Parts: sequence; C-alpha cells; structure tokens
Amino acid sequence: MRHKRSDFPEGFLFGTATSSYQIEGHAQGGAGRSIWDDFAATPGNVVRAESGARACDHYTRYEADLDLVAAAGFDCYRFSLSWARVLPEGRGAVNTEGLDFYDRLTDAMLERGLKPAATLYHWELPSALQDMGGWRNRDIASWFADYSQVIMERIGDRMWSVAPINEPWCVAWLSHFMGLHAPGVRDIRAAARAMHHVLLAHGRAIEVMRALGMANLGAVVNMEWAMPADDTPEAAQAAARYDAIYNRWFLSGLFKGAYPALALEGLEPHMPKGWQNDFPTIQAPLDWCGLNYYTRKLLAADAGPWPAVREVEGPLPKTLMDWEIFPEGLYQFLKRTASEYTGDLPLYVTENGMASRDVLQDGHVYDEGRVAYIDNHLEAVRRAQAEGVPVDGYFVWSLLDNYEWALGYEKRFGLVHVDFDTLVRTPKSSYHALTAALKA
Ligand code: IFM
Repeated sequence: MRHKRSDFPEGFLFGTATSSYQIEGHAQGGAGRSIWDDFAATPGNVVRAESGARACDHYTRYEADLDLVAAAGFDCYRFSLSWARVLPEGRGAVNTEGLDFYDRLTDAMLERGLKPAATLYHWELPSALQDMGGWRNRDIASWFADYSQVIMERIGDRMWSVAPINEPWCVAWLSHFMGLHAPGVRDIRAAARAMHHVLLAHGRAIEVMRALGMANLGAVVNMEWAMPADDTPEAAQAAARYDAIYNRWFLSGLFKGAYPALALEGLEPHMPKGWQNDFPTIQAPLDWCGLNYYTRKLLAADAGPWPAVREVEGPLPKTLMDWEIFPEGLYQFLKRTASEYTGDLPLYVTENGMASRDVLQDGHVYDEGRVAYIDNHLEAVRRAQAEGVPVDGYFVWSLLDNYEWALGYEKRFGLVHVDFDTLVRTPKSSYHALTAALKA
C-alpha cells in the first residue's frame, strides 16, 4: 500500500464498517423477525435463499472481532443497531437481551480504544412494521423516533457518532422501485413515499438524539457517479435523471430543503400529502455527512416509462459485484458534495471497498486487488483534501466477509476472511497491508 497514516492530516480517522444483519446472526438473542428474514424465505429473492440467521455469529464472537479492529490500528468502528433486536415488534416491548448486547458491544469498543460510530438503521425493518406499511406509512417516522429514543437512552452517552439511516437510496429506491432488496416491492407510489419518509424518519431521530444531549450526529448517503453512455443528448438526460434520483435527492432534501426537479418530474404525483411541509424536520442541523462510494454507472435512454434509464456495461476493470473500479468518482463526489451541498461541514467516506473471490490458500488470502482498490481511493481522498475539501475520515467496507444481501455469502468484501462453515476468521493481505499503513 502506497499510503500511510502520516500522509493524512493530523486527526484524520481510519475505521472499518459492518452492519448488524450482515454479521450478527439474527436468529440469536431474542431478535424479532425482520423483512430480510421474510425476503430471504421467499424463493427467487436471494441467492441460495441464504439469510442472516447465523451470518458471522458476531453476536457471540464480537470481542474477538473487535480485537481484530483494534489490532489493525483503526481509530473507529462503524457498526449498526438492529431495530428488530431492540424492539422485536418494532414498537412496544423491549428485548432486554438486545439492549444488553449493544451495551456490551459499546463498552468492548471503548475498552479497546475504538470510537463507536453507530448507525440506527441498516435495513432489517421489523416484519410487524412492514405489516403496517413499513416505509410507505408516514407513521414510520414516529416509530423510528421512538426506537431511537429507547436505544440511545441506553448507549447514547458513549457514542462517538451516530447516523440514523444507512444509504436511504437502498431503503427507498432499491427496495420499493427496483424490488431488489427487502421488502421487494416494485411500485412507483411506494417508492415515492419511501423516498420521503426515509428522510422524515432521519430528521425525527436527529431531534430525539439532540434532545438527549447527543453530539456528532450525521447522515450517510450512497453515491454512484452517473455518466452518459454515449454523446447523445438523450444519454446526457438519462444520466442527469439517474443522478437526481440516486445522488441528489437525499443531499438536496437534507441540505437544501427541496427535491431535484428532474426526480420530482416522475415522483411528484405519487408523493404523500403535505410532503413540502416536512423540510424543517428533514433539515435538522447535522455535524457531518458520510458518503458511501463504490463505483460509477454509464446510462442511456430507455424506451420504457419514466425514468426511462438503462444501465450500460462499462469497459473498466470490475470487482466481483461487476462494479467498475473508478476512484475518480469518489474525488468528484467529495468535491461536488462540499461545493454544492455541505460547505465546511466535515465529510467522511463512511464506506468504500470491493468484493473479490478471495480463497484461503495454506492459511493465507492474497487479495492484492483490494489493497490496490483501497490505495487508489485513498489517493482520491487526498486529491480532494489538497483542493480544500474537509474530508476527516475513511472507513473500509468491511471488517468481515458477510451476508451481501440478495447476493448471499459469495461476495466477499472483508479485510478478514470468514469460513462460513467453521466461522474461523483469517486476516487477508489487505488487513495486513492496512495494519502496516496505519501503524507506520
Ligand atoms: O454490503 C453493503 C452494505 O450493506 C451497504 N453498502 C454497500 C455494501 C456493499 O454492497
């Protein structure tokens, strides 16, 4: 790895990220059923119908996992809290085992000198709330606020940072328009409602945490750099529409109190009543903004109904996800986010990493491709910093190989290999390279 800690400004933070359903083992500890259990149990949704029932068994192995985070020299650990583990029915009765788990997990981070960077929602909505409409129902903002209160009353005093919702585009669009994630809905009206309610819920959770006296609260959005697949005006328009839906909707809502016209042109007829009045809540002041970045997309016009956009395969080298490797997009996003939306607010790269085939050979996993991927994206961070963008930290996705949602366990993103039969952890070359870089 070319980069090392000392190449970055004093105080720049390095971390690694995971999420509850992807690693904990959702069947343990009294967690309630979630939309991901239901989605996985429905034939055709998930590769080999795999679920997060056991995952990496982080629920019982968390101490050893945190030892790995600390031993690598990371400053922060970004993790998420499972709503269904805390409130099995989404509301009402609390699962004390779940609260106790997150309490122990928090203390285990602090004991190792790691800053806890929590996310309240990384996709496992309690099934009982889905029965009441889930993200389509405006009441979800109040349900989410109540859940935020319950969990943060217990651990909020020890959080270094909190973001309410990971990747609102995935919660709303991927899951309610494309139907590729739970709850697997393909419906423009459901999507429009989810696109708005996810931000309303974010704002309500921020209000709750401010009232508890908590600081360092932010938002985490995912981004794909959208480029026209050819030089026709139609392709340029398709890319702009994709950009508006994917990248600009959430930043515009959070930081401008408005939605982009190019996205509203299709979604406005389906928006919930009175949506225009919710921006004061959505725009609750934030202390930082996190960007999750992996790839770019090439777009062309499609013959179908709005948004009439088609993805075109690009020529660049790809990861196992079939995602083109394009560090330039991270640089562009950091610059654009600061100049158009967030100004002087600290930015963090809250996720970046790649899936590769990663086989264990004589006790080693040689994942040099991942080392290069991380290195080249760190270069993009440095370029943006050199041009004055306030980027204050970088988190690798992910600590462990884990449950890659609809793609099951095959897509390995970890710095640490997990054998899903024995659950043995083996740090990969990338883990060792980062350890050397962080300690240098
Ligand atoms: O695994 C996911 C994670 O849950 C959210 N961000 C993208 C990752 C890779 O697809």
